[in-house]
Amino acid sequence: MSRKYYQEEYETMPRDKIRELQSKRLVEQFKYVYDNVEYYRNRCKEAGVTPDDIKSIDDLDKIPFTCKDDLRATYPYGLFAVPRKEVVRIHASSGTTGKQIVVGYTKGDLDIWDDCAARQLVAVGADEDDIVQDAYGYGLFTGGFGIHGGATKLGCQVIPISSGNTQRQITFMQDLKSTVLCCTPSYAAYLGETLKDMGLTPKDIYLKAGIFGAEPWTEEMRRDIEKSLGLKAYDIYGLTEVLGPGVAFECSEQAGMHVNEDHFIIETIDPKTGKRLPDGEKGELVFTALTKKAFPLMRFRTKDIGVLNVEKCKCGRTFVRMSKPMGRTDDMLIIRGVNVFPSQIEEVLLKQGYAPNYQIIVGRENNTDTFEVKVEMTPEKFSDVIAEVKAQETKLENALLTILQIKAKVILVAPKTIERSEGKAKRVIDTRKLHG
Ligand code: DLL
Repeated sequence: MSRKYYQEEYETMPRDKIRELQSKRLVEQFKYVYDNVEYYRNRCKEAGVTPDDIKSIDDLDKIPFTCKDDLRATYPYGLFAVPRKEVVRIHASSGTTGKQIVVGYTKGDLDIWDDCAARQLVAVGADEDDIVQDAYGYGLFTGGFGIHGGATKLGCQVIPISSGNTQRQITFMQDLKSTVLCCTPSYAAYLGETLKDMGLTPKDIYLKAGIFGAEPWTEEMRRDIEKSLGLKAYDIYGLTEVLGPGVAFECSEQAGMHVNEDHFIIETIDPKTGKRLPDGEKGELVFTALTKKAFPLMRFRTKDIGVLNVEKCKCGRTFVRMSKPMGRTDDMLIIRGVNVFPSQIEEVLLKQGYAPNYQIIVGRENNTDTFEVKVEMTPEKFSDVIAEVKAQETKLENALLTILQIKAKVILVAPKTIERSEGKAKRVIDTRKLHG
C-alpha cells in the first residue's frame, strides 16, 4: 500500500505548532532578506521597518508587499539574495511588458521544491511503483522541471515527454504504461479527446491519477477529464515567482489545495486597501517564502483571488486549504497554459508600426484555447492585395510568438473598423467561462 503522506511530521503538524514554526522562520527569513537584498532593504527603510520590528508572525502586517512591478524594476538579478555562483537554476515567465520575470534557485531551494512536488504526488496515491508522464512544458516554464524533481525524489519513473506531440503521448501511455499524468487541464482534456479519436478507451491505458494546474479549470472539466482518461484528476497550484508547481496541492478529498505552510505563509488581502482579511473571506492571495534562499519574496501579491479554509481536512493534513483561484485583479490571461498580458501584445503592435487598435479574442474549441488578435491596418500599411495582407499577418504572428511564446492567429482588418469605445477600451473578448 502506498504511503499516505510524504512528510507526515509537517503535513499533519498541529496548527499551533505550524504557527510557531512559521513565526520562527519568518523572523529569520525577514532578517535574511533585509540583509541580502538591497532593493528590498530600501523599501523597508522607506516603510520604517527593520528586523528589530519583526518579532513574530503577529508582525507580518508590518512587512511591505512585493509586486510584479518590483520584479520588473530589478530585472534580472536585483531581488536575488545569494551570490550568482550559488544559483544553479533559472526559470522565467512573462512580465507585463516584453521583458520576462526571472527567478532563481540554489541547490537547497530545488530540494525544497522537490519535497513540495513529492507531497503532491503522494497525495494522489503515487509511490516508487508509479510511472509519471510529465507532459508539462519543460524549459523556462516551471511545470515540467517542478514535477520532474518531485517525482524523481519520490523514486517514480519519470517520462519527461514535455507537452505536444499528442499522438505520441497516447502511444507512450499505452506502451510505457504511465500511471500518473501531469499537464495543464486543457491539455488533459485534449489528450482525452485524442484517445477517443484514436479509437481507444481508458481501458487501453493505465492512468490512475492526473495532476493538473497552471490555469483555471472548472469542476465540470474535472468530471469530463476523469471520464475521458479514466483517472482521478487533482488540482495543483503554483507560480513562478513563489516556487512553481507545488505551492499548494489537492489531496484525496479534492476539496481545496493544501498550502505547504512550513515553506510559505499565505494571506488574503483586500486588493484595494491591502488590509488583511479574515480566513474565509475572498481576497487577493499573498505569499511569503519562509525557506527559499536565492529568490525569497516577502508578501508577494499574486493578483489571484481566492479563499482560505482552515478547517481540518479529512485526509489528516492540517495545512490550510486555498480555493481554486476565482479570477485575477489584473488583466492577465492564461492561454494554453501560457500567461499573456494585453500590454505585451500592444507593445509588439506599436513596435511593428501599428496603432493600438486591436482586439484579443480567446475562446475554446475541442478543449483547446483559440487565440486571435484582430488588428487594424494603418492607412500607410493598408493593402487590398491578399498576398500582401497575408505577409503582414505572418510577420506580426512571428513577432508576437517571439514575445509571448505562444502562437496567435492575426487577422488584419481595414482602418477604422474596430469599434471605438467611449470609456475603457474592451480589448479582450474571452468566451471560455473558466471560473465555475
Ligand atoms: O503556472 C506554475 C504551475 C505549473 C502551476 C504547473 C501548476 C502546475 P506561472 O506560469 O507563473 O506558474 O503562472 C502562475 O497561473 O498566478 C495563477 O493565475 C495561474 N494558476 C496556477 N495554478 C493554477 C490552478 C505556473 N491550479 C499563475 N488553477 C497563477 C488556476 C492557476 N490558476
